Amino acid sequence: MRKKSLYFVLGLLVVLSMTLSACGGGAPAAEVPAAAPAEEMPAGEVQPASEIVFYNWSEYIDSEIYTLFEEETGIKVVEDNFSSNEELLAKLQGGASGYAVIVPSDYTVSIMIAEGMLAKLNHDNVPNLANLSDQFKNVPYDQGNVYCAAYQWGTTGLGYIDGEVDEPTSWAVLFEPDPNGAAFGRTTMLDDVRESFAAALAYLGYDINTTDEAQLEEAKTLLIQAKAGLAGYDSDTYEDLLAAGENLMALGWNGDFLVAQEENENIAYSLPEEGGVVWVDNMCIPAGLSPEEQLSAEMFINFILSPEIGAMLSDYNWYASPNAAAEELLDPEFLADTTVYPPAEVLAKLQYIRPLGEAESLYQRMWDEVKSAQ
Ligand code: SPD
Repeated sequence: MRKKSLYFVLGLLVVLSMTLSACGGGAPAAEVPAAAPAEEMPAGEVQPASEIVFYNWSEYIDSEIYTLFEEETGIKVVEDNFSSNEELLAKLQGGASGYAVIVPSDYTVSIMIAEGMLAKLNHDNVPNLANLSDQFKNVPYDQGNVYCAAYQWGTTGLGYIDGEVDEPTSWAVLFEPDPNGAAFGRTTMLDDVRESFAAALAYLGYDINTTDEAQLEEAKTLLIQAKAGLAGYDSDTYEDLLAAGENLMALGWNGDFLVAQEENENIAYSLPEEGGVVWVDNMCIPAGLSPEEQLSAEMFINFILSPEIGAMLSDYNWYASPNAAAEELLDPEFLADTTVYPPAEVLAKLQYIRPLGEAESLYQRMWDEVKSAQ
């Protein structure tokens, strides 16, 4: 793992500003219209909405991207955040409106498509879909990018403070907590039902997508056992708490730990040998937007998918890019970093979380029991 190369970041911004001024932005070969004053609008043609709300995970985009998008299109982006797929889903199922672009993970995209919660993308407005790597053009939960475009992908593992705790090579460090260990009481787990059960199920040697109630009971028992060693559940600030030296270990997402290395170079990341989760987050548009909002949402997705903005995103987030054209602009050292891009033998031990239908409520009930256990 390394720290970001400032030289590279500056170089990328120079390339970006040259590209934006030379060819009108990260956008498209087939240009989509910028938001225009009403008096300039051709009658009958859909014009983009002047403001959209982007509902995203926290600290998952460089706000400079909003500035560049607004300069390019005249559209202002306002950000709101969620902490888990379940929170995002519940919010939209509960009737929340006003979000133009949302960022669900793989299995949540499946659920939202099945429930009719997503709008189809008009590919004419998103020509930069062509920049995605082939594997992200045909993800199993949305073959052919009918509804969504991949945003970033990554893994779930353990961040820790090297030198204060040994590298955690097994999930045992969470589920068999050592009261005499340095990390006891200074460890956090994601406040995330499927991620937390996946870690416990992987430790038990079970499928992380099991619907077997007896196996889930065993996982629940382990999750309750883990609580003795936890400082708490946290999906938003766990990396900051490591960087500040308050905690020594956390279950979390690889890029978040890599970004936190900027603050504390002793932060390291480990994928336990029993395996775990690989995931893809995606940009999607909720069903029911006005044509104007839908167009602005598609323009924003298209902008993110441009090579320069895609590279800027990964350079800021330290997550792997699904965008082949963006990868051409990324530092070769970043592309060779096995914490960002795990080698095939490590990926082979990881699984995607899958949608489980009725069994989702079983997980949620058991998770509630874990959270309320003393
Ligand atoms: N700080 C942003 C982290 C986003 C991680 N999304 C991962 C979801 C995996 N279930």
